[in-house]
Amino acid sequence: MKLTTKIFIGLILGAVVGLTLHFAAPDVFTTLDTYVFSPLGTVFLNLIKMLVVPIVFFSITLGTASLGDPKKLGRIGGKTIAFFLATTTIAISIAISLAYIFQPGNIDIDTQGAEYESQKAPTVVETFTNIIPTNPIQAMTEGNMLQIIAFSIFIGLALAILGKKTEGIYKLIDQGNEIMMYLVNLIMRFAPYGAFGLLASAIGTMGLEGAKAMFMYMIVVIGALFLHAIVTYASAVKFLGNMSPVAFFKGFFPAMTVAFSTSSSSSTLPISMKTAQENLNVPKPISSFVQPLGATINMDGTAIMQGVATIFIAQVYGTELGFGALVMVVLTAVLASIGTAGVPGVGLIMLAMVLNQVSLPVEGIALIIGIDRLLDMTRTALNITGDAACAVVVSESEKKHGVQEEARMQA
Ligand code: DAS
Repeated sequence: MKLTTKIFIGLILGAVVGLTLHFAAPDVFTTLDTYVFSPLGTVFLNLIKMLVVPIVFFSITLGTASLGDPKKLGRIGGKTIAFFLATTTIAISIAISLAYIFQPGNIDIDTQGAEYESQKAPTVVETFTNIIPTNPIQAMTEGNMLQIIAFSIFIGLALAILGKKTEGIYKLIDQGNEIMMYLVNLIMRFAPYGAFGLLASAIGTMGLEGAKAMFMYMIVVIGALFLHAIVTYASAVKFLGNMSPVAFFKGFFPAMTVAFSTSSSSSTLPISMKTAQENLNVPKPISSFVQPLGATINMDGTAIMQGVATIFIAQVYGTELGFGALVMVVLTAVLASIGTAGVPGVGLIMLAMVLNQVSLPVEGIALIIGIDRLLDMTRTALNITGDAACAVVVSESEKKHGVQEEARMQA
């Protein structure tokens, strides 16, 4: 049976058991929650937390190093990175705006006394000056995610520029990243049981209010994904890519269905490239540069989930995020999406990082983890669509540079 099916079963069972016990046998629920549901959920959450720091370090270092030597990136690389950063920032801004407008987490529930004093959010200036770690190892032990990301980007850039001189270290980081991806897959095998425990515990405690909040959260995420596709990508391909949005989505749809079913940008990559080249007329050299890079460092769908989830969890825990904290969420999620590898479930692990950064309890993930697999399928389809939109825009803008550029790219 497919993992997705198992997680769905865990999700449904958890909701049914939690809701039934909440109304029919609250005492039984309390005992089961203490000895079964919460321990299952805690083990799963701790497994996720265990990977956050190493996954951020290895995947962002590798993602940055794989950009290749900045000097060689040239015009196409510059346009590609600019498109990625712009659309990811728009994506998370749409996500945060919708989360504030629809308030999915605005429910009156006891968050099991897990109140926490929201630490004073840093100002925007502090946010940027604090990014550079004075002690990278201390940043890792404290889980200071922006500092870990900054340190990883510096290491990755050095690896890219030093090239062959440091290929041994590059290989080590690449292997470290392989280990992390293997561990993510391993942890995801426990997901059905973790989802069951977390959902039974959350729904059993919160009752219908909690179920309603989770449903609202899902609606806001899917709404933001849809809005980003029909506004941002449609405008980009129409005005910058000189392509009809209908032709774009129709042409790329086959790849989107594969991404939806696999929840993995990486495994969909061969299909996304073939579809972009054959159905969207993206020249092979540009498709072969933009889409693999995008599958590694461009994840608008994931950034949208992280934006909505962060605001949702802040609302559930009754915490007001100031402007400085929101800037931190945008910055961390944009940088996190650079590091999010294209494998199922990794966006959730990176969410723990965003929550850490704005001092929100990672336990808040319990409220959304059950439905995350379904959302993972939808956001992965958006992730690869953003890469394809970028390839269309870059290839249109390169047309004026003519064939010699394509020959150079093929060299
Ligand atoms: N499943 C990831 C991908 O392949 C995205 C995520 O986990 O958010 O794009």
